[in-house]
This record gives sequence, C-alpha cells and structure tokens, in this order.
Amino acid sequence: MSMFCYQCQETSRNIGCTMRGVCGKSPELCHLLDLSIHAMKGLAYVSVQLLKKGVYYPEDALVMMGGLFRTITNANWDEAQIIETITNVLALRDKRKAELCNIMGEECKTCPEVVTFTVKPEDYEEFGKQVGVLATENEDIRSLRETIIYGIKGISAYGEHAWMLGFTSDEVNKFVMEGIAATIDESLSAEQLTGLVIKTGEYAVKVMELLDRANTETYGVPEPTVVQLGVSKNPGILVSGHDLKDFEELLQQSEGQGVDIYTHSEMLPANYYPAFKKFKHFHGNYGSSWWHQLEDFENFNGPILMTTNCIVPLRKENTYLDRFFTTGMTGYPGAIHIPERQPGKQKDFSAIIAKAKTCQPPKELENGTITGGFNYRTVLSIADKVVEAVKSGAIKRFVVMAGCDGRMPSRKYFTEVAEKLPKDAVILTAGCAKYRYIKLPLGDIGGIPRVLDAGQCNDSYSLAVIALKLKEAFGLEDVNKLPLSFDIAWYEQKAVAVLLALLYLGFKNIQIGPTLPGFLSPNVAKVIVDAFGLKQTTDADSDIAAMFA
Ligand code: SF4
Ligand code: SF3
Repeated sequence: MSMFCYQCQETSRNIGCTMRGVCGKSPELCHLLDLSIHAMKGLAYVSVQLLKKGVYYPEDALVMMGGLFRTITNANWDEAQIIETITNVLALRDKRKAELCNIMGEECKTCPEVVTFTVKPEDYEEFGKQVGVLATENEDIRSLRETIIYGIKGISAYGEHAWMLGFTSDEVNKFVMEGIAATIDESLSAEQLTGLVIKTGEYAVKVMELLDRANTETYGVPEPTVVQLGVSKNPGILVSGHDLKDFEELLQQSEGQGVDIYTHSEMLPANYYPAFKKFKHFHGNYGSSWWHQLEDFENFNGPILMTTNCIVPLRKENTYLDRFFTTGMTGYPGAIHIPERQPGKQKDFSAIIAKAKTCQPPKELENGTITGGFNYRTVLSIADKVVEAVKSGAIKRFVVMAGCDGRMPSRKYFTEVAEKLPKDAVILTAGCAKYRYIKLPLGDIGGIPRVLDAGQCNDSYSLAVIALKLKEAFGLEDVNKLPLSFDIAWYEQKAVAVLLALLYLGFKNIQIGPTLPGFLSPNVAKVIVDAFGLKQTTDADSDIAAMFA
C-alpha cells in the first residue's frame, strides 16, 4: 500500500485508494495532504486550550479553514503550496503554544504529539506516511473521525467563501477548532463521536446560512434567469469553481477590454445574481460539469481561471497549461497562480486578461440555454402558487436531486430518474449534479419549471428552507410528511457537509448515490441507516416507484 484515501465517492472499489488516487492524486501529494491535516489538528488542539482560557484568534480559524479547503478532492495539486501550508500552520501552532504555556505556567504538563512534533520540510512527505487516515486503528472510530473531518472540510470551504465577502461567524470558527481537535481526543467514545457527526451537520447549516447571506447581501438575490450556452466572437476567459468574489473582481477588471467572461461548472449560478448581470461582457455558461473540463477547456481556446475545486489533472494531449490559472486555495503544478489580495485591494487579474487578448475566441459547443436562479426567497415569493399546485394535484411530488456530478458511468442513473419522473414531479437541484439533466427539455407545470436550480452546492441550504417553509404552509408537524423525496448525488466533501446538514435538519429516508460513502464503516453505516433511513440509490424505475408509493 503506497497511500490511503477514502474521502470521495470515486474511491477505489468504494474501499480506498491505496496505490494512486482514482482522481490522479499521487502517494507523495497524499502524504503531504495527510501531514497538513495532522498539523491542523495540532493548531486546533492549542486553539481549544486557548479558548478555554478565554483567548480566541478568529484569524487562526481562517488559516485552518483555508488549509482544510486545500485538502478537498480536486482542489490543490501543487505540492509546493501544500508544503508552504504545513510550514505556516506549524509555525502558527508553535507561536500559539508558546502563548498557551505562558498562560498555563505550572499547570502545563503534557501536550499531545500533534502539538510537539517537529519535522523539516525535506522530511514532510516521509512523516506524512505515519499520520494518515489509517493511524486510527479502530475502524469505527476512524470512520467517525473522518466523517467529522470531511464535514468540516465542507464547512471550511463555505466559511472561507463567506469570509472573503466579509462575513464570518465566531460560533462556526470555534466549531472548526473544536471539531478538528475532537478527532484526536482519545477519551471520546463512538457514541460521543456520533453526536459530533450530527453537530457537524448543525454547523454545516449555520455556515450555509452565513454564505447565503453573504452572497445575497453582496450580490443581490438570484433571479430566475435564462443563461446562454453559445459563444461570442471575442476571446474569452472561462471561470470555474465557487468563489464569487474572484468572479466579481475579474468582471470589473476585464470590462471594456474586448474580452468576454464565461462561467463553467459550479460557477454557472453567477449568471443568476443581479450584481453580475449588469456587465455586458458577461456572456453566459460554457461546457458542462467539472469532469468534462479536459475537452471543454481545450475547446475554449482562451484562459481558464480555477477559483476552487474541481481541477482534473491535464492529460499529455491537453495543451492548455499555458493558459491555465489558479487562485485562492487551488493550485496545479505549472499553472499560473494569481496571488491573494492585499488588504484593501483587489486581486490582480491583469495577467489572465492580457493572456485572453492573445487567444482565439471559444469554439462553440452548443447553442441552447439553461434556466436557473431559484433561491428560496424567489420560490417563497410564489409560495401561494406552489401550494395551490400541490393542493390541486398539479404537482404530486418534489424530488431534491442536489449534489455533485462525477465520472462514474453509473451516474447516468440521475439522468434517467429526471427523464422518467412523472410529469407532475418537480426537481429541486443545486450543485454540479444538475448537469445530468438541466439541459433536458423537461417543461413546466403551470409556469413553474420542472427543474428549479437554486445554485451552487452550498445553495442546497435554499432547498432545505423551501422544504421547511412548505411544511409550515401545509401546517404539517413533520417535514417528512411533505410530498418530498431526496435523491442526492455526492462526490466530494462539501457534499458530506450538505448531507450532514440535511440529517441534522431532520430529513429522513434520504437516498444517496451512486454509492454510500466508503468511509462509513459497516457499524457506523448501520447506525446512520437505522436512525435516519439513509439509503443507497438502486435503479431509476425502482427508486421512482418507491418515491411515489
Ligand atoms: Fe481516491 Fe477520492 Fe482520495 Fe482521490 S480524493 S485519492 S479518488 S478517495
Ligand atoms: Fe461539483 Fe466538484 Fe461537488 Fe460544489 S465542482 S459540487 S463536485
């Protein structure tokens, strides 16, 4: 075994990647990422001890959130950036530890290994081999700890986005510290860790609510929008990932430069925000979900800006490395990395704009449209119409099909479900899972589109709010009495945060696929299945029949 990773849905045999990641992750990168998480645990431990003494550094939470965000599947492939993260986190850990020792004085006797180890950068990779996932021997404890860590990775990603817009929450920040520190606490039982898994869901709800507020207060409430999929005659810049602040600054800096801006994959929902619509050179969306990027980026001809995951490693025949840009928590060896913004200033996107001017316009892939922009505030503004449609029988069921897309052929299931659902069913979606059906002509029910796209994966929060408000509108005690089913596609760790959020909110009988998470041990899976009725998807016909039974 050269490495071990089982954090995503595509993990080898649904057990773990042990030689090389199915995603392409090398053992070397895996060990560095493992060490970066280990370093973060040390910082979290010291932070929690300081919290107990009334000392709190919110900026340390941002360091942790950024560091954890970098470890999400397909976020960062650049070993140099991970080495820098480890060095910085260890230095911060030591600085805070010195302060803690000062405060504790005689009281301070023992520190766990995560706080005391020292390692030189040239030994990081070797050291990382000892501190990975399998360092926890008991498979159930390991499963619970990793579920908490993956959920917190998702929380960190969303928390970091909100932070970039000037929105932060002390309770979320402190939970990130406490949650990560809990994963090295040997005194916690399986039962206590299970409680923490659900608590992670509680904080996933809080951070998604925070990010929803950050996005809508900064850029306005997303509006129902018809997004163009064709191309213009100008050279373009293609923006992927989830970071709206990057998108805004690029739009501002590229205005009037003869360059058009396009969204890709999870950046599609930028089209729905009023603040971005006013830019005439914002052309529309190009291509499909993340795993199509090798072809999409090749055909685009112009530069690509990756603001977050998912980055797919380039193949030998891909020629776009010289027009491939990363920023924020993403990185890719050989790509041009746009540095962080300095206080009070924007990021400098001049290099990518200059590159675009030397490129050919994009090759047209298609020429249709996508409709989306159904934030909960918009849907609730027509709540009377929706309730009436349910009461009259025009809408028989809502099916939440949010989440991630992925490469596995078995994911055709989600297209099939969308196609085969009875015409009186409405699909509520968010995240890049939507690309499996958003371009299908599924029609509408009395003017209500049959696919309501709320936005990015974090906007799954909007779908949960819609469900909870419908529960009120129908005067129901239990949200599970609504004509509502969940058929969730998952891939990376933000989807884990979303799933835990839904469980925390009390939604039962959620179906996820194409597999149950490989990181759930049989015992842990049984606890979750028994308590929440969590199920794995089967085949489209049987699952639809079960939803409508
Ligand atoms: Fe395997 Fe997924 Fe980990 Fe990549 S992120 S190494 S595919 S489990
Ligand atoms: Fe997609 Fe990577 Fe998860 Fe934000 S872009 S949903 S997989």
